[in-house]
Amino acid sequence: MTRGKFILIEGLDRAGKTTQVNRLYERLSPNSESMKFPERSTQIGGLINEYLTNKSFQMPDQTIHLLFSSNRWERQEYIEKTLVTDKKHIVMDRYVYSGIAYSLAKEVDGMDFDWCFGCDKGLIRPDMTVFLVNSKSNDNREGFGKERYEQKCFQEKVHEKFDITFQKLATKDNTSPVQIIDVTDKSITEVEELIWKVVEPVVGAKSASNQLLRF
Ligand code: NYM
Repeated sequence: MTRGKFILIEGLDRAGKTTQVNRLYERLSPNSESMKFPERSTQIGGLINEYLTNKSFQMPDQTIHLLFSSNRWERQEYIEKTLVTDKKHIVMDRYVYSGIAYSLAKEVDGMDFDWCFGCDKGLIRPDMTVFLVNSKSNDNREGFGKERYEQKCFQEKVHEKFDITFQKLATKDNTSPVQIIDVTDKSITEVEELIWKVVEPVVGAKSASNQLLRF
């Protein structure tokens, strides 16, 4: 087998991403790893965690944006090793699209799409992204509101910005497709099957080489 495939699951807060990442990871096991961003266990991740959980911990919007991106950069070597050397698939919970969409939703002067994307340019790109959309509000999910950004009106803005980000980062040859899956009123198993339907052909396809895609 050539390299493993990089599958990303994105969505708003409490959309059920983590459950689905675990299901997909188990399905691909033992030939897979699951990862998430922010990766809170590193020093940079610790600062991010403090920012998200302690609403009185202040930091400029630009700084926290760059920290989220740095957190992705510090795990690139590991991602490359997992895909290319270990030939394992990666199932990822959040990545570049979250980075851009959440920062754009703040609508800070000067922090436009190009600014937000600049620091992520060159990161390893997923082979497929699945975006989970729930047309009913997620604000009744357990734990919603505990962390920064978990407010209904902000989440609506983030959703809009996700759409813009997907459009801007679409590849002309569709080498790194984004599949939108409506999870409204669906059970965990139903969503799992919908995800598998789009992911199976990607993980089943042989790569022509070990070459990774890049943003
Ligand atoms: N988040 C996540 C960002 O604002 N930028 C990023 O680059 C990433 C990866 O972190 N509200 C936000 C989205 C979430 C928060 O994520 C924590 P999670 O998946 O709840 O741990």
